[in-house]
Amino acid sequence: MSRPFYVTTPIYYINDVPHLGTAYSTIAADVLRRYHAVRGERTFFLTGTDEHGLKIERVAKERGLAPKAFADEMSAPFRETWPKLACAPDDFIRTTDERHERWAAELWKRVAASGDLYEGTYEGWYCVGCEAYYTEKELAEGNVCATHKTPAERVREPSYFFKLSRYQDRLLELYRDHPSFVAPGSRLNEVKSFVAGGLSDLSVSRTTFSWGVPVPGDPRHVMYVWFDALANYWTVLQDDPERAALWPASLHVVGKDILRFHAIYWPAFLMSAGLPLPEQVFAHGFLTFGGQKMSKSLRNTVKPTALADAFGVDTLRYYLMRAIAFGQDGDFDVHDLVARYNADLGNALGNLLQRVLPFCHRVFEGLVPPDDAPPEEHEALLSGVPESLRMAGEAFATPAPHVALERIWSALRDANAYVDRSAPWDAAKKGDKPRLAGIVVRVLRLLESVSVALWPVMPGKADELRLQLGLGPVSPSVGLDLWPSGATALVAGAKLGEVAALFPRIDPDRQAELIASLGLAPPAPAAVAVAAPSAPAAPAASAPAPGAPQAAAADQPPSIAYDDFAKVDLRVGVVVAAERVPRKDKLLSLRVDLGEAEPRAIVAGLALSFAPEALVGKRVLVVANLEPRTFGKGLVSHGMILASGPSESLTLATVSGEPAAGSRVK
Ligand code: ME8
Repeated sequence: MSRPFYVTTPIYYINDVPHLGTAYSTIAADVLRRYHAVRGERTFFLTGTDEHGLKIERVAKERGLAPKAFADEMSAPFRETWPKLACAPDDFIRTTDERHERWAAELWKRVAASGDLYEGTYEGWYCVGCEAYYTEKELAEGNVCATHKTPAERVREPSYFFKLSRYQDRLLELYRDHPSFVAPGSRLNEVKSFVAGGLSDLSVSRTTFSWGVPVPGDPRHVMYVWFDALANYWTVLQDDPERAALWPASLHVVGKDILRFHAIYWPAFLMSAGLPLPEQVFAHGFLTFGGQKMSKSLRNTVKPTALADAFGVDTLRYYLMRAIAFGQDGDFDVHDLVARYNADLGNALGNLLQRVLPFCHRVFEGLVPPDDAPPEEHEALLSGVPESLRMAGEAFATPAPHVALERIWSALRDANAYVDRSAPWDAAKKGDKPRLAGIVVRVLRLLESVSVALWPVMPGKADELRLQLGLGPVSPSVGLDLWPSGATALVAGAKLGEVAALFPRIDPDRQAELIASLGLAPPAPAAVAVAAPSAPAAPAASAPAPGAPQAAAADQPPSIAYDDFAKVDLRVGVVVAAERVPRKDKLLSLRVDLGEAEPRAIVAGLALSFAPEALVGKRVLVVANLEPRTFGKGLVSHGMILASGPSESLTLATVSGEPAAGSRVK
């Protein structure tokens, strides 16, 4: 039996309310937990709130409240919000819980017993916003914190230090022997080079304020808030021996801003305490909103529950998991959300059901018809479906939920193409019942499979879909793998449910109404018009040779010396993420793996020819040494992808076989 799947979110600071960013982490963790539950694994999903530290003490004071009263008031909205977003944590930990404080003290004692704590004086810089110590080198001019844009404070106080320096080699070994400890891989490189650069001992207690867990045996000190906070993942399990067996965690889902704490400090504390290490820390990217960083005011505007009320909670979950490649930054664009709702959910999924189910009611008395005369001629269109769904499962496990959804939609595209070609309406018109039955049964069974594969992301809509198929809700149970395997409950004679629109279309008027009701700004006027290259693939036309006729020069560029060609750094790239660029309908924003530490950001005029998801995983040829080119605010391309043809029907230049990302093309 496999180990249980124990997944966590960061525990959120209570100086803020739940916003789209924190909702993103929580939904992602919930999706992954649901996937593992569907696979029959025992699962445990934890979230909570981080309530100690100077930041909270100060905000409480500003509000004229005792810190605990403030914490009680501010923690509640988190606990109440997550179920409204269809997130179902098994426990909600607060760092002010007695159980947490008791076990955090125990963790401290274990670290102390290893001889890893010593008393000293900390003198240096501290950003209260980050609750983090910084060296002068890490701060901008005026000792300003890069994240909060406010000056860090100078601190000098007695403190306990944790001998982090002692763990440098063991941490490097960990990253070497278990490279999946930090994901995505580009983040592992960041962490490795930080640790390889040398680790200083870490101040782990504070004496100039008191809102924290008291240090065992020395109540003048409270624990550094990150020591206390990180401990939550372990403390929550300790009061119950059955739960204690869930340690180590399978996956800590965190934002990239707090990777250092999770990938360096946390494993070092655990090594010191003699405890097993979590299997993986996954750092996802940051959401921007309409291209802007989420400021405090925006965070309050874009309320995830209001979005869920307006568009449906499952639509919000789908959009966040599909439009933003997990592990990378992405933009939340409400217009794109509506476009995806209408196209992906309404047309590709909802409509598919509408294309077949009504026949069952009209022609087969609301029952699953027998399929003893299968319409073989178009079945090949469905032959890739089991493989698409298998790959969707693999992608959820990776974890790459955006890829999983792309695979599911690939199955839906195949099914729609199958319906187009097999034309069940013709069979119905001709009264050819066996043929009609053959077509609809195949599509209904595919939708049955899709309902399970989709359940982790859209539990409500997946169950609504099942209801129309006459099936009960997806109910995971330990030991029972529900992932689509070809088995079906839709046997001849089974009763189907009533037909209803799963995703009623949102027309432009309704869209404008919903967006206005959310108080979201209308789309910003298009930024500086920098035209996408009309044929992004084609190298810039060379100037015609003096005296040469214009047309001939365009068709037949002048010859160049080999040395000139050799200046072009052509590489094989693998597209790891692709998304549309809001308000630029020709452009796609891509991340392309060129074998470098980070995938390259490349903007290409491919959008009229390719759906972004169709490009993910493709090998492309990239001009890797072009000067960066700006396509508007914050949109910079660091390379060019080669393709041929008019912009509506481009063909990508590629290579045969599977050369490694970054391979030189000569
Ligand atoms: O850091 N996009 O809490 P926090 C995506 N208490 N995710 C975002 C985001 C955005 N724009 N903004 C926030 C803390 N997040 C500590 C954690 S854990 C032991 C202690 C998400 O309230 C993302 O997961 O500042 C980020 O890491 C987290 O919220 C920070 O939450």
